[in-house]
Amino acid sequence: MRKIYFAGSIRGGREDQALYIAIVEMLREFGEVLTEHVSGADLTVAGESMNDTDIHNRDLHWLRASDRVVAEVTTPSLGVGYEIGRAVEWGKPVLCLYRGSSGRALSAMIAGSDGAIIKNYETVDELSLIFVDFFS
Ligand code: 6IA
Repeated sequence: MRKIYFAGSIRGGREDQALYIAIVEMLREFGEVLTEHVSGADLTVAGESMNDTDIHNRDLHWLRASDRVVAEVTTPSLGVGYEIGRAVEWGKPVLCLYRGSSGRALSAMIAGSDGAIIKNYETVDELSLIFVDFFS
């Protein structure tokens, strides 16, 4: 089964968390989502019980093992940006989902990377086609 690494902001801000739940739900149709906890309601800025080194090492291990990476990049996050950078370096197919209506310009380091596919969208309904295309 295809392994999908989903990346979304945690300490960068949890305002899109409900959206992450919907995205992870949709991604399950395309494979095993290794990072479901990123969408978890119980994961607050107060955090998981693991320490940062363990979180970093576990997540990079999962990222390395993944076949595809999907990142929601509307809420800027150092961790998500870092994961995208490593995934691009490792030659993984990376899809970045961005809502232009946020009024925030996407970092040039993501928008300008030819290793990542950037898709603008506004509602989850638009994601089905984007996913079918990315996973085909
Ligand atoms: O910089 P950020 O925290 O926004 O980075 C978010 C990204 O880094 C996500 O895509 C995750 O894959 C990864 N990440 C960062 N923190 C965690 C975490 N607990 N658990 C799992 N993945 C993480 C952090 C808890 C913390 C709030 C105490």
